[in-house]
Amino acid sequence: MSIQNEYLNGLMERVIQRDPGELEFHQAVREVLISLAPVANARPELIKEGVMDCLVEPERTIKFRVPWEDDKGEIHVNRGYRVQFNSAIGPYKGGLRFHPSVNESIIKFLGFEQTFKNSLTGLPIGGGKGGSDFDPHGKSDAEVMRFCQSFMNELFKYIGPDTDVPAGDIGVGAREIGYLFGQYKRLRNEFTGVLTGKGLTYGGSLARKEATGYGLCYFADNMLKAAGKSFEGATVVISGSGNVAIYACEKATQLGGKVVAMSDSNGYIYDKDGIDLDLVKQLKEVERARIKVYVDRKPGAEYHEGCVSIWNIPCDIALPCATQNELPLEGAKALIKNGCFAVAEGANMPSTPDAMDAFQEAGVLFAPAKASNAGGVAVSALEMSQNSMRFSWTFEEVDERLKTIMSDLYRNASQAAEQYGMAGNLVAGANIAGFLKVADSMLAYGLV
Ligand code: NDP
Ligand code: 2IT
Repeated sequence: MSIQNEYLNGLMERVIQRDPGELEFHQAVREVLISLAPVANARPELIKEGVMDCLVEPERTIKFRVPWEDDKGEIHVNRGYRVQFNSAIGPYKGGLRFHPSVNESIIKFLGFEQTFKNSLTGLPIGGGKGGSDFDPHGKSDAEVMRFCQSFMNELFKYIGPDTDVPAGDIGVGAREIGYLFGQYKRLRNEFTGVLTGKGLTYGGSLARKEATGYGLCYFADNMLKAAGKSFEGATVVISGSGNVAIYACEKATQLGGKVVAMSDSNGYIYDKDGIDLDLVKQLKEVERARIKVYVDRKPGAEYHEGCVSIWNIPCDIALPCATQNELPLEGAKALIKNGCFAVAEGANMPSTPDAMDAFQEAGVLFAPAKASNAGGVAVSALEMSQNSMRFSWTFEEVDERLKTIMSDLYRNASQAAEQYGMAGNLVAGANIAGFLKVADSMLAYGLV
């Protein structure tokens, strides 16, 4: 697909020329500019006033050295990042990712997408993302602690409860957030909601752990119901077995679906009887084991090396919940061939652009990440509210708010798509609805 606006086409070229190696960032920007072309055509002031040019350039990028000592006394040096992308509608907000693949392009694409996603939640949060090429796999708790403390020794200068509020993402869960928050508190001598995803004993919100996976299924449920379908009796395939995948599996099962496969970066498990989620939680949340251990403890289940062939398993609903570009065209073709009728993205940008096109051409219901995985950051914003009030809501109260946020979000994205002549296209609808609130705020501030 091409960008149907001459100026935005040129802008895309400039984005590529400015940072030629940042392929993930180009991919994310191109998808958004394709969706925004009809808006820019209808509202030329957005180009004239510089909104579009500012939109694709982070307000600030922080890049730093993170030295740390392993248990043997050897020194390692990793790279840390925080991209503060857009603060038009609130403090920068977005996760931290610790994974060896992390580089500036990946953090920029995530920060860019976060800006639209956060706007879609309807809550006052801007977009940011950070992380490091540090790999927590196989490290001791003490090593992870020293790394997190060193990371925060630099990051604390740039964040704050009204400035920038990080959270978790791949490789950053409750343990890492605990070490990061502890170090921030030591350095600043203050106890504020500067991070979300905190433990429940020190300011975390009930239902934050579940929020992304649950929110994904709430969004998918809205999309399915509008098409006269549901999770009830559906076979579901979920990639990943981390925070998002586990709670997507829990909610999809509660809504009547049968999840038959999950994965990690080495391979996937297939359990025709339905995934035993207690076992997955024990392996992943307690033992930090590989997913293949599942088959040692669950007779009859199969393990297959490699990730991409998980999409060859026949299913009705696919929920990619691992990482970017994990669902390529060949995976999309296999899903379509096997009669899959809905795909809802739990990970950020998991489908490649050609896979997304294939789903839409085949009439598969498609929920794009910015909309369907927004439940996590939405509950993060609710955690910020509770921290500011020095009060906490019950699990049920937070879960109810999450449900409302996800159904409002579905409605807004569908209506925006319809308004711009692309009914049913939630990719365009989410990009447009997320953009408009940010753009109107940027226009109100004038060029600074
Ligand atoms: P976790 O670290 O808890 O889990 C990540 C899962 O994805 C693991 O099973 C991991 O396997 C797998 N994975 C990671 N990288 C790769 C890779 N390169 N190839 C194949 N598999 C991979 O992270 P989350 O569950 O938090 O995040 C999953 C996705 O959801 C990410 O895209 C994240 O950006 C997105 N997301 C997360 C939110 C949150 O609240 N946590 C909110 C919204 C989106 P392994 O252990 O082998 O690495
Ligand atoms: O991609 C995401 O939305 C997240 N990793 C969650 C961000 C947050 O601030 O809760």
